[in-house]
Amino acid sequence: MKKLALHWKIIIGMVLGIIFGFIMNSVSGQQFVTDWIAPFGTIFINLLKLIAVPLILASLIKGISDLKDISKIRDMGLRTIAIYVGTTLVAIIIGLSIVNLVKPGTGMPQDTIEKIKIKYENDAGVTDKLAKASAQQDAGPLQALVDIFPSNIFQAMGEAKMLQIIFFALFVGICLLLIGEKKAKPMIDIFDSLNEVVMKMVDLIMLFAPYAVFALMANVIIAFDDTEILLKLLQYALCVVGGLLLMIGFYLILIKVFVKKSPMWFLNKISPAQLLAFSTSSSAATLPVTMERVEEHLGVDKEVSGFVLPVGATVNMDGTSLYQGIAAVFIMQVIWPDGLTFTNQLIIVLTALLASIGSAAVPSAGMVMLVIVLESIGFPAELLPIGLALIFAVDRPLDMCRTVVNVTGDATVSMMVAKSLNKLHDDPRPKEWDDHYEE
Ligand code: DAS
Repeated sequence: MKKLALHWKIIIGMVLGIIFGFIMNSVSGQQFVTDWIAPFGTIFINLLKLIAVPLILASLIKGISDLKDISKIRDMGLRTIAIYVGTTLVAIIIGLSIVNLVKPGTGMPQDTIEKIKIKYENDAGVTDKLAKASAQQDAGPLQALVDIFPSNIFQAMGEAKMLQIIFFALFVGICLLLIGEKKAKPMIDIFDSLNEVVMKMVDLIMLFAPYAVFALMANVIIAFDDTEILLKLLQYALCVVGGLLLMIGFYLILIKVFVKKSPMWFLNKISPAQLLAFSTSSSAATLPVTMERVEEHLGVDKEVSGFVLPVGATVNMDGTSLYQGIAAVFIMQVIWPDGLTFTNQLIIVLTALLASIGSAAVPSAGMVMLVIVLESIGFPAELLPIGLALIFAVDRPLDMCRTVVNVTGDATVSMMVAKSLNKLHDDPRPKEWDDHYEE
């Protein structure tokens, strides 16, 4: 057991957690899981979020100051954004193609719609997302741009406002370049060792991962209480999962063709991050592990990963945008077939791209942004609660799956950018703690 690779330990924890969850469901032990098991999953996610902010600060400031040349920042930034937009557009087009081909929402029985409406239309999970979406809508068209610039970096860190932290780190890194190496060295050394410390914290937290994943999965399983409706939404859910698997296949082609690495080698190395993305449904919580895997096992230089991954975790959510394409059309197929015009689907491509940039990297963020996508095509406001209710019952497992794709996409793009800048090391030095796990 000791020599077992990390991802196998996590998978075992995941499977046992799922089995335990179903056992607790069968003996009405849900409250026991909530009171005595779930908190260990929450502790694990808290620890990962605790180190995400210092990690972004340290890796970005260190990465930018290592570039030595400001023009390289522009070069890396443009390549990163271009590839991110490209992969997101591919994701949305895959999603729209599948949902228009399979038509999972066409012909849904009226009694099923009524059952879902009664059960979920006024559920707090639905009304909460509508409220969050309208709060975002009330803001002005440039609010998203304004929100990038913090007025107080400590408040931004306290509220984990990723884009504001990234802006601040970029600003500090660029200014460190401008003041010259001699004056910058003390600060760069501090962030250098902070980066090492945080990476060591990741290693130690990950030793807890298999047990935490057990708790997280048990907690997900006890939330399933309506298998009848889940089965009615199975075709829709399979469209999303099918699209996400196609997107993973697209990434593996990019790894093979552009990075010239074995796709199976890539999957083996990134799998612990994917498993945590699945268990936590949060790219932000998974970010420290994604960075550790990309730097220490996939060989991407810190200068690249320190920029590409924090930006990606925030603005590149290919899984989410694919899901939004499918969910928006599925909802229209069920309750607003008149909206299914080609123009509206083109608008969905654009707004799903923008929405995935605006989505926070936290559980169910994609569902909040789905409201923005639907409103962009004039979806009747009075039908929004039913629309969200239609997909609410299966949103959590689909959120887990799309977060895996979000994280895998970020790792893929970081390797492509590193390869294009000749910053991909062929033999990353696994750390001494790897002795515990055969890679
Ligand atoms: N859970 C989000 C993430 O962390 C994705 C989503 O909600 O669509 O990436």
